[in-house]
Amino acid sequence: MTQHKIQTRQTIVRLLSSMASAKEISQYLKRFSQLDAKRFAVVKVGGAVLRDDLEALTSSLAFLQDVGLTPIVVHGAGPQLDEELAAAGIEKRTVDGLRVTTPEALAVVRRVFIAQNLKLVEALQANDTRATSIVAGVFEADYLDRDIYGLVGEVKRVHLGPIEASLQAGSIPVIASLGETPQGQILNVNADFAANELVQVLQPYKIVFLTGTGGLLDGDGRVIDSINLSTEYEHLMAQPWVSGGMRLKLQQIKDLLDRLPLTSSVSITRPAELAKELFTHKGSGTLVRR
Ligand code: X2W
Repeated sequence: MTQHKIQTRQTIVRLLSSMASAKEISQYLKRFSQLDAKRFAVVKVGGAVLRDDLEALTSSLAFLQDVGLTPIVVHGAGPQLDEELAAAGIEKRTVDGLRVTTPEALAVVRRVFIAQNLKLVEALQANDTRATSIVAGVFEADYLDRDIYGLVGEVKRVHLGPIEASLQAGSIPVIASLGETPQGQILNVNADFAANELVQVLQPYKIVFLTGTGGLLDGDGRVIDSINLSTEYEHLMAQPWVSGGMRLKLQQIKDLLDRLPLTSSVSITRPAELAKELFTHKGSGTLVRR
């Protein structure tokens, strides 16, 4: 391991021990280690994180592998798609936050997703971390509404084979949110939707969304510690500052939690605070329950 990598991991350990007692950290570690590998954690990584925070993401995931844990990573590529589609002269159009995807756009979408997937896998491998690139074979999809969205998919079935093979090898599965129909047509799937479907099938102990903002933000741009949907959802959705992306995210999290056991929760945090979220009582970012 290079000096730099050793230092990054030592920093995470130091950070953790300054925030929680060794007893607290080892309690979590023990609990996670006893779980079936499939049930530890699904971590959704937004495209903005791959662009702006790759180093913190890589060392946080590497640290988990060092302590014997294997998270399942699903990633998006939203900002990279915006950029590459614009460069290709394809105009952006979204309906309800979803990208209308023409055949011409799909070619770019595939290329960008694969490039972003490899970027993360290669960064992990360069950090002495085993990771497996999975860009097909997991999300069986159907057209969401071809007339409105074009080549956009909604997940109908999740095939766990590629994920299980990766976990068995102790390698972090890194999954792009591309879908395909049983006829082999590739479709663009929103990465939050894809992560939600995977979570529903696996029912993991931890569900973490890593974002650039490090949580859901209040009207003053501060991270909200926790949200209890059963008492706060209507109130939050009525706030003028809950708009666009945050509105969609809250709705999606509510949809997801409605389909999971009552004890489930979703954490939204930043890559550098992933270990804090997993191993301390206090956690990090925003915790959403219902
Ligand atoms: C998304 C897929 C990428 C994504 C898109 O084309 O932007 C649809 O909208 P983030 O970075 O996680 O937002 N797909 C259908 O979800 O990436």
